[in-house]
Amino acid sequence: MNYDDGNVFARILRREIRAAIVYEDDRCLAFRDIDPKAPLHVLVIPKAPIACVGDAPLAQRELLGHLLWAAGEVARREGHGDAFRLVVNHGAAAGQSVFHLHVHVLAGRALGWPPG
Ligand code: DGP
Repeated sequence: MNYDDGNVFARILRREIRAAIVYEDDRCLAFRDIDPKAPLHVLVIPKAPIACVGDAPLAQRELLGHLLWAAGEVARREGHGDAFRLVVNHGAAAGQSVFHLHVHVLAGRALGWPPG
């Protein structure tokens, strides 16, 4: 999918929209989801313009790994390093509504399996 830099997460990255930021480094930003589905619900996004996880080229595999590391770091910092779930929706049919790659970090309640 083509990347549209008018999406809400691009605007958060440009600080045009406020967000409750919990972690940032040179490659990613993490902030609380506006509509949390668990006591901890944070989104980790790359600063690079990638619309969907499956769109990332091989050259960005290290960045994808970094997002997973950052997601774990967020869970640890937030006191949920023992149990958390990461979710990445790819495509509208899978539930993706914002087309800037994001990793959901969910914790703080029982997380059923299989997911919906
Ligand atoms: P997804 O459905 O996987 O594309 O998840 C998008 C998430 O983004 C959804 O859980 C709600 C969240 N979200 C949408 N708009 C905003 C916003 O303006 N601020 C924040 N913090 N989260 C948002």
